[in-house]
Amino acid sequence: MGLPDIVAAARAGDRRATARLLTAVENQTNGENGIDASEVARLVTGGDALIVGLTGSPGVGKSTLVSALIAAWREAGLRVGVLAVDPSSPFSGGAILGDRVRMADHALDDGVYIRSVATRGHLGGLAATTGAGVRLLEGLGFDVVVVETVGVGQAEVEIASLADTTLLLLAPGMGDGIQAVKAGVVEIADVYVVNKADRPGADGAVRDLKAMMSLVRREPGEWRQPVCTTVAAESKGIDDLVAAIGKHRDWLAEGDRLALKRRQRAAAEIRARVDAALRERYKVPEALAEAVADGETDVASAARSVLGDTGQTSSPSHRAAS
Ligand SMILES: Nc1nc2c(ncn2[C@@H]2O[C@H](COP(=O)(O)OP(=O)(O)OP(=O)(O)O)[C@@H](O)[C@H]2O)c(=O)[nH]1
Ligand SMILES: [Mg+2]
Repeated sequence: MGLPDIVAAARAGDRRATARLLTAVENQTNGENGIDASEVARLVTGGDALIVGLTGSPGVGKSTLVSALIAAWREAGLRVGVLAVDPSSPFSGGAILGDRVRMADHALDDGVYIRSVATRGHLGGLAATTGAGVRLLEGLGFDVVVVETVGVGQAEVEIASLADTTLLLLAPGMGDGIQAVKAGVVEIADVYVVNKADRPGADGAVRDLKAMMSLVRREPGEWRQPVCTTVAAESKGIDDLVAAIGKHRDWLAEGDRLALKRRQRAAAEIRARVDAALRERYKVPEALAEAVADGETDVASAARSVLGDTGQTSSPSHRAAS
């Protein structure tokens, strides 16, 4: 099978074909396994997917919620692709065991594609690997692409840079609200979801979130993050959440907000690749690190020597740019 055949099969819903293409773009293959990643990127372009980022603490119910959302979107006739990102694992390709069980409902549906993505050790990290995957699924004709990631460290900020609409999932009794505020995650979310509303404390969590948001000043026309309540395990509150996501999309579609978002997303992806390429090109020699540690030279001089810049030849404009 040539590449155009694989692409055609993937567009028609062939899971194995989709998996092969994803592996190629995630690993930036250069013709290994018969697939060249940049050729895939040239062949599979365009599309107009709704890209939803979903983040939250471990165990808050992200995968359960995604499964419920898939059912709602499928009901509306939409094709759904899911990338479950595990920022800590170097393994990829299969689904994480728990997710496989939870998403088993959709395993036989050709309109759904679910995959876990490992980003550790990949060139360019999460943004480059996941960005390439999102772009591919969108180009293959998926109407909705969901990126699920555990809310740790930098991961959720990077996810938000790739998504049109970012959902922050919280659960009562996890101290999540306060943690989210501390971590600054609150600022990147477009829609808050208090899941496990069947548990005590859900009303309090919703109240706290709303109170917190009433303190944020907004210009007229600016997006006001809604707070949705769900019981993902029982598919409750899903319609309201789908509606809230749709509202945010409509808001984005006004003026040039969506176009701007897409440009920012492209910039984030390019930046990730450039950063990775620079790290590859400018390796820090062991001996140089030793020299700095031993006080034989200073950090700034060492950095200049890695960059091949002795400091004597640099022009004023060069200095101003750095
Ligand atoms: N009571 C209750 N339990 C829920 C609800 N939603 C999910 N759960 C349970 O919470 C547990 C964790 O759910 P997951 O969907 O795996 O959570 P996750 O956020 O994807 O977890 P990680 O991928 O490990 O970060 C499971 O046992 C679910 O059955 C809910 O609305 N109410
Ligand atoms: Mg999960």
